[in-house]
Amino acid sequence: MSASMEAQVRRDLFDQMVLIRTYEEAVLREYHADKKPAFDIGAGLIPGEMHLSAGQEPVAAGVCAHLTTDDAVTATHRPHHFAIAHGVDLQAMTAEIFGRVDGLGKGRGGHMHLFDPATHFSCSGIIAEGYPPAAGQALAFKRRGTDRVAVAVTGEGAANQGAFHETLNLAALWKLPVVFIVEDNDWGISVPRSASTSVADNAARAASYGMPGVRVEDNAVEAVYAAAGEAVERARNGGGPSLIEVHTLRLWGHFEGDAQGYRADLEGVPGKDPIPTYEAVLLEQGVIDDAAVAASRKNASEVVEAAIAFAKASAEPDPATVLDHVFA
Ligand SMILES: Cc1ncc(C[n+]2csc(CCOP(=O)(O)OP(=O)(O)O)c2C)c(N)n1
Repeated sequence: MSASMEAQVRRDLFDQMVLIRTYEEAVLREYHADKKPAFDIGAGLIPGEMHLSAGQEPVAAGVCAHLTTDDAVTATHRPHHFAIAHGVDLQAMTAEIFGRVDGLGKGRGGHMHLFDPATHFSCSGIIAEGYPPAAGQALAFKRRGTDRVAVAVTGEGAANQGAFHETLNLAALWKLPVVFIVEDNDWGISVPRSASTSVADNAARAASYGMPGVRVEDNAVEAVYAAAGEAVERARNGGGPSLIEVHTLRLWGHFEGDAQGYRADLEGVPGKDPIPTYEAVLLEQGVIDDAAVAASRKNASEVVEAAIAFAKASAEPDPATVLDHVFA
């Protein structure tokens, strides 16, 4: 960890990660509330699948610290950490997750389909789907003569999809202002990276398409911040695309309800949790103190619980409107 990095930046990274984790813990609680003791994916206040991002906070916090809401982010089926770090309205996002009328998509999209024109944020349940539209947005940003940047996110499993490779090729050819992020959490559902991916490192793939690529090890938020700073600056200044792969950690199941029987690495996983790890470093170096940690958690909890309360108070969509907003 770099002691020379500005203290305020480090505190902000910590606060962002705490906010994200507090949110995911609250969604976890609400999601499971009415699904026990016999897990029923259709039951409860949040029906359907749920992919939470606990453990992957360093990626979103480190990348989005360099963006404004004029920049675009296209995220994945595991989108909450990037949505939060990019500044999507937490109340409207939560109402969407609960399927309520005040949601970003009037409750019709759910947690994998968060679309927010105000912050240029989107995501999709189709894996690697965020890559092509990010290039499209970057092309528009470039042709309009702006310095706006698009950030595309994928998992390491989805980095084997055709859309990933086609997008890297065109983005490099057209020198588009895109930053490609690969979140390598070791698993594509129950498939280990070693069984899905022919290269050790997606940075090698970036090189083959003629763009800079780096891999950040150890889920290190400050290293992500540094790599993303360079890549975003390059894109803003007309230097074209870059790729950053982060070796991160899926702390929980692929989806909620996943018993993870396939996972032999689980024993050591909680000890690698990036938030207590970073907290310990910042405390030791005097960047934060116990009071700051408590304030960070209290603030996050208030913001998150307000968003949950907002969602719960919002109405369910009227079934008579089910065909509204549908192309017929
Ligand atoms: C085109 C497509 N194929 C398959 C799926 C089913 N699916 C959902 S998540 C997933 C694995 C994704 O793994 P990875 O990209 O590593 O992301 P992670 O879940 O680890 O965040 C798959 C195959 C899908 N959603 N879309």
